[in-house]
Amino acid sequence: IVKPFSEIPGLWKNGVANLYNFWKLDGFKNLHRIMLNNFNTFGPIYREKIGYYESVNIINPEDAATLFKAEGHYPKRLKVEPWTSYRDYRNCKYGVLLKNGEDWRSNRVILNKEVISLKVLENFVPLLDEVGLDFVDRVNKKINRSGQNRWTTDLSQELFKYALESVSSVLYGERLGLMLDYIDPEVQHFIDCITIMFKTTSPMLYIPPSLLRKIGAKVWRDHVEAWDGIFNHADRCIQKIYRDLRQETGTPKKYPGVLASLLMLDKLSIEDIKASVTELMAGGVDTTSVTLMWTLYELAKHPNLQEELRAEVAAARAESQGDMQEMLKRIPLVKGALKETLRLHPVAVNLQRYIGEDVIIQNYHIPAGTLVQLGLYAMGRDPKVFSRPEQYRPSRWLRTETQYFRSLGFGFGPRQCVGRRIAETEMQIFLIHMLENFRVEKQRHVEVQSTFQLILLPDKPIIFTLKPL
Ligand code: HEM
Ligand code: 2DC
Repeated sequence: IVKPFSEIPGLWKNGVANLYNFWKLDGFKNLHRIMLNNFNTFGPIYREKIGYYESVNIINPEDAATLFKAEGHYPKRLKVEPWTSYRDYRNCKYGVLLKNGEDWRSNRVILNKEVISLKVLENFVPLLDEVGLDFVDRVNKKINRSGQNRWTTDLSQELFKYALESVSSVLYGERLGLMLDYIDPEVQHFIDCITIMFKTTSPMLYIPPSLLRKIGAKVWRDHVEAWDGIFNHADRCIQKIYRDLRQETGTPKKYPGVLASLLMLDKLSIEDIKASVTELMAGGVDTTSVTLMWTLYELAKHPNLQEELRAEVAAARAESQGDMQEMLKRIPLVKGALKETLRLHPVAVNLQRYIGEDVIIQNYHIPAGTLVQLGLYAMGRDPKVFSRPEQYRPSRWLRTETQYFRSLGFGFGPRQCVGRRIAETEMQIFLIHMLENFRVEKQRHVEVQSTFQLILLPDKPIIFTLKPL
């Protein structure tokens, strides 16, 4: 017999008291660990209310399947109010990230063709490959300058620049030149603003931004300032392409980039294009760079695995005679490594949907409209879902038959990450070039944990040593 919604275990009766306890546990930074604890306490389903944030949380792949079957034609994620509030406040349009309903679907369908369909891959690969090669050059220069035949450094700034250069090159069809020694302070400011924007979002998930705005809270002011920096810089990049396109100087390029393609297609309003391109630019920096950072960390911890991956890449290079697109089809273990990184260190701690219809999960009735969250971080570390979950083992992804609703780092279905193809290609190409050129090491005995700043980040800088092979 199906049990009612009100009997789901958990703490959901007093949002204010729960927010207070959450705050005492330093929950703003530990959301992922608190979720893990909650599953241990309450079992595979629990209900929760923190401040004004109400949800039902699940952890099993089978329940994830039920959730996504109930997402409807217009899948809807948690409304991230600080982000919508900023746009309302500044009178900016929402892009696909924040739109919903038919408006979302029509924009998303057009965007999909330009950023996630298989046919655009051939346009992206040469651009991303060039960025990868430039990164290798840059590391080699640093190694030579060190005079010690190695480069020891915290790579995070380098990876931010690599990620921004990569996503910009496909969006704008031209290089920004971020792999050089000189970095434009405006670009550095843009990168810093993204990090601050994420960091200031998390406390505002639980307290309405409208309230924080009324009382002039610092976190709201910092948040506005960060988005202002993001929008200003993105605007400048977009304006430049727009002007160039109207003046049409010289011979048109083979591939003009996502932005110019969208403008020429003329199916979306300029305001809609600007809104989504700004989101793509902002969404393309911290996400891939942190995933690459964690991957290098795991490879540094497991030198034998690093050699195995290197051998796979060498074989792929030989077989494809250097054709990068062919090469990308021959590196299953590298792809497994990226999945393994997202299993242990997911960018998104959870996936959520407001369900479109009533469902039954774990024998509880859940009414339509409820926010249901799949605990991605918790699932990735659950021994019932992954054997020996603490082990970083890319080969576990080689057998496809056991992957049912387990590889969800980019979300699922029509609302999944629209930047997925860019992200995956950019990260695969990065790893190929790094493995072909350098051995990656890190200081021993330094264990790094995650901290939640809307996305999961390393809690301290990771110092890597890169040595030429
Ligand atoms: C949405 C993860 C990189 C732009 C998402 C979602 C996840 C995610 C989990 C929500 C999906 C869902 O609800 O089902 C990641 C990861 C990345 C990554 C793990 C890299 C390792 C990127 C990049 C871009 C980007 C490079 C931009 C080029 C977006 C946008 C959305 C989104 C715009 C909203 C899509 C929509 O609502 O229609 N991402 N992402 N992401 N991501 Fe990513
Ligand atoms: C954070 O409880 C935890 O891809 C919350 O590139 C629920 C939640 C809702 C939306 C998620 C967010 C979490 C993590 C970061 C995500 C975001 C949707 C998109 C965003 C997953 C899980 C991200 C990083 C986008 C950001 C693009 C933006 C900068 C323009």
